[in-house]
Amino acid sequence: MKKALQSLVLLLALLMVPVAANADARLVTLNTVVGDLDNNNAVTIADVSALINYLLTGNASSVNLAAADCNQDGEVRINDVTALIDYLLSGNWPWVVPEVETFTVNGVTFNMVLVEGGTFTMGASEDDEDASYNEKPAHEVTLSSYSIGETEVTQELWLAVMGSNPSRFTGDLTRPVECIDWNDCQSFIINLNQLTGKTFRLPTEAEWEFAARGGNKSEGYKYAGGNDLNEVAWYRGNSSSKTHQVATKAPNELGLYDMSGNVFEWCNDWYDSYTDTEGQMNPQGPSSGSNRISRGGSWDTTAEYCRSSFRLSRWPTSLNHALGLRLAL
Ligand SMILES: [Ca+2]
Ligand SMILES: [Ca+2]
Ligand SMILES: [Ca+2]
Repeated sequence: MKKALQSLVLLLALLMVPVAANADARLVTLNTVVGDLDNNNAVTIADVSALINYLLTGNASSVNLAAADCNQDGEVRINDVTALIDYLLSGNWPWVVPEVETFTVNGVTFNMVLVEGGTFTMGASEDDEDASYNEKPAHEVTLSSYSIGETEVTQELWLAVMGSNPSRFTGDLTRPVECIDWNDCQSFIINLNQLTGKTFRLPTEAEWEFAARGGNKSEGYKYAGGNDLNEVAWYRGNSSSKTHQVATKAPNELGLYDMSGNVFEWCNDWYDSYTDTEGQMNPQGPSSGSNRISRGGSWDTTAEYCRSSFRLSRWPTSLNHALGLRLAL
C-alpha cells in the first residue's frame, strides 16, 4: 500500500504543473464539496496531497473527511486518490453519468439515456377502462438511476455484435431487430458486454415503465411521449404492416423513441400478477416463473397495447417479427 502511494506521489510531482493549470479552469463547473479536502472551495492538486497525507498518517485533523470519498463508494481508500486525479485530468467524476452516453461496437454507435431515479405510480388505476386486470393495482415504485437505450436495438447493432441478422423485415438495418427470443437477448448481451467491458442488460419491467412514462419529467401521457398515438408510435393504424426505422416518430419526455409501438420489447422479469405491491424499491419481478414480460405494443397491435402500463407475457422461447428489445445499463 505504502509503495503504491509513493508511486502516486511521484506521478503527481511529474504532473503537477499541467494538472494545476487544468484544474483551475474547471473549478467553475464543480457544484459539490467532493474532493475539496482542504476546504478552500476549490478542487486542486493540493487536495490530492491532503488526501494522500490523510491515507498515510490517518490524521484527519486538517482535512474535511466528508469530501474525501471521491469515487462515492462509501469508504475512503487509495482508489479515491485515483478518482480525484482522474477528475483533475478529465473534469469528470467517475460516478457522474452523462445524460446521453454514446457507445461504439464494431463501428456501430448507439446512445444510452440517463433516467434519474425517482418514485412513480406503476400500473393502471382502477378506473382506467382500457386497462387489463394484470395492469392493476396501481402501486408505488421507487427506482435508483439507470440508463436505457434511446432506441430499440437495431438490426445494425445486432449484426455488429452477433454476426447475423435474424429479422424478418430486412432491407434497412436501422429498423429494430426482431425474431429474437428472450434467450437470444441474453446471448446478445453477453457478447455486447465482452466487446464493451460494460454491464448492459434488459431493463426490469419497472424500469421500462418508468422510462416510458418519462421518468421524473413525465407529463402523464397515455402513450410514451403523447396522447396522440400517431405522433409517437408505429402501430397497426399507421405502420402499413411492417417495422420502421427507429427514431422516426416523436420521442418522449426523456428523449426515448418507440417505447410505444414499432416492436414489443423484452423485459428481464418473470411474469406474474401485481401481488407484492408494498413499498417497492428497484423491484426485480418474481423470483421464478414460466413466462417473461414484454412491453409497449408494436406495428401489429391496436392502440390499447401501446399504453405505458400494458403488459404482455410470453414464453422465453417465443419469437416473432413484432418483438425486439431495448438495452438498460
Ligand atoms: Ca481544495
Ligand atoms: Ca471511496
Ligand atoms: Ca417499442
